[in-house]
Amino acid sequence: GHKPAVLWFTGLSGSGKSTVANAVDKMLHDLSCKTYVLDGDNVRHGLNGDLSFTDTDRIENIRRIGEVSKLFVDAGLLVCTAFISPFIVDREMVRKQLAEGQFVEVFIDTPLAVCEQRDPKGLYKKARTGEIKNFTGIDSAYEAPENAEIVVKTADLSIEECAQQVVQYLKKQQYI
Ligand code: GGZ
Repeated sequence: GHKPAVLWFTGLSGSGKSTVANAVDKMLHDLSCKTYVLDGDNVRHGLNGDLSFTDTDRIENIRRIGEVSKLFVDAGLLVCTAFISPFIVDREMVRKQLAEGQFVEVFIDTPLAVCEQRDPKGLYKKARTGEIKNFTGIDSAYEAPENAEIVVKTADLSIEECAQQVVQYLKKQQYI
C-alpha cells in the first residue's frame, strides 16, 4: 500500500516537468501504487480548454487542477501534476486544501537558459520575436518555490536519476 498525495511539479516550460512526472509515474506503477498524471495534454485541451495564458486564466487553471487533484487524493491515488503553476500563492492555496503531507511540491529547477536552449516546441523563439505574448520566463512571471519538498536539477542529472530522487523521497518519508 501507499499513502495518497499529490506530487505537484512546478517549473518553466521545457524544464522537464512532464518528462520527470511520467518517469516517476512509471516507477510508482511498477511498485504497485495507484497513480495518475495530470498535465497539459489531458487537462488544458479538455477540462481547461476555455483558459488562456493570462494571469487570471492561469490562476483558474491551477485552481481547477487543485480541485481535481484533491478528488484523486481522496480516491487514494498518488497523483503527479505537471503544470508551470507560476505563482506561489496559487500553489500554497492548493497545499492548504489538502491534509498535512498530502501536497509534495517538486521544483523542477532548470535554468531559463537551459529551457530556452532545449526549446522543444519552438515556443521560446516565438516568445522572443513577440509572436507569442505572456510567455513564462520571457514576459510573464515565474515565482520559484522557496520551500519545495524536492528540488530537481534536470540540467545535471538524467531523467532516470531525477525520477529516482523523487521516489527516494517518497520512500524516506514513508509514502511508499
Ligand atoms: C507558458 C505556454 C504559453 C505561455 C503556450 N506561457 O512547454 P509546453 O508548452 O508543453 O508547456 C507550456 C504549457 C503551459 O501550460 P500550463 O497549464 O502548465 O501553464 S500554467 O500553469 O501557467 O497555467 C507551453 C504551453 O503551455 N504554452 N503558451 N504564454 N506556456
